[in-house]
Amino acid sequence: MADENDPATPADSKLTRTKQLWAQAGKFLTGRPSRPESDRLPPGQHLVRDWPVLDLGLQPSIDKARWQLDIFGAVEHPVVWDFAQFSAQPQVTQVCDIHCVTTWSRYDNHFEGLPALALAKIVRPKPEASHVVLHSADGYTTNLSMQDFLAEDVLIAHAWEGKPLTSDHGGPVRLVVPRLYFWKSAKWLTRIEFSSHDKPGFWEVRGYHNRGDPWREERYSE
Ligand SMILES: Nc1nc2c(c(=O)[nH]1)N[C@H]1C(S)=C(S)[C@@H](COP(=O)(O)O)O[C@H]1N2
Ligand SMILES: [Mo]
Repeated sequence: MADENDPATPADSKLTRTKQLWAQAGKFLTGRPSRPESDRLPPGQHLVRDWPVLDLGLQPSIDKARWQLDIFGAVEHPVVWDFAQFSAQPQVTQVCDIHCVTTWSRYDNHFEGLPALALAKIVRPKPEASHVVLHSADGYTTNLSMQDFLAEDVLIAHAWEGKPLTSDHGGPVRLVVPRLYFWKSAKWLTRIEFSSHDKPGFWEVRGYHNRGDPWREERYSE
């Protein structure tokens, strides 16, 4: 597995370098005010009908029979689930919009999975747990505050539109964080780390905003 903490890995691909340059240049910033109450589409975004695939240039192929989800760190009750154990946890289906920092948005996605809130009830974060780091099989990481992770619409998802999540979209299991730009929604999820401090992830150390709220157009760090 790639060394996820080294900014030079896992993929020094052309796409990665281009996106880093966009972050440096502030590409796609419109400066327009956002009005989430009345506007469904966040500022600077355009609607797409298909579902684009974005990754670091490598898509790990994960055998569902061998996949495990390791939930560890600042929790009272760490667990390691295989797919059957994960599937036996409380499941919900919900509809949400997704907004990618590269300016596409897609409405009305039906995802099925375990709500992060339900997961937290099982593993019980310790009082000092303030952040969550998502770790993926391709070496990708991304960070969330506990508050953003525990929003009621955050899902650890295994199905989309009633079908198992395909590998290109992060199957067997990915995170879905509808209220933040889609880079926070880690694909090929394998480990969830609860932490007493913030640990910026792959894009966050490459110029992307630490939080990534589309309604505030938090695309890049200053
Ligand atoms: N493991 C992993 N998760 C990831 C990424 C990645 O490269 N690796 N890319 C992120 C980005 S930038 C986006 S926009 C979405 C894309 O998800 P999609 O390919 O299903 O549209 O996944 C996010 N999660
Ligand atoms: Mo993205």
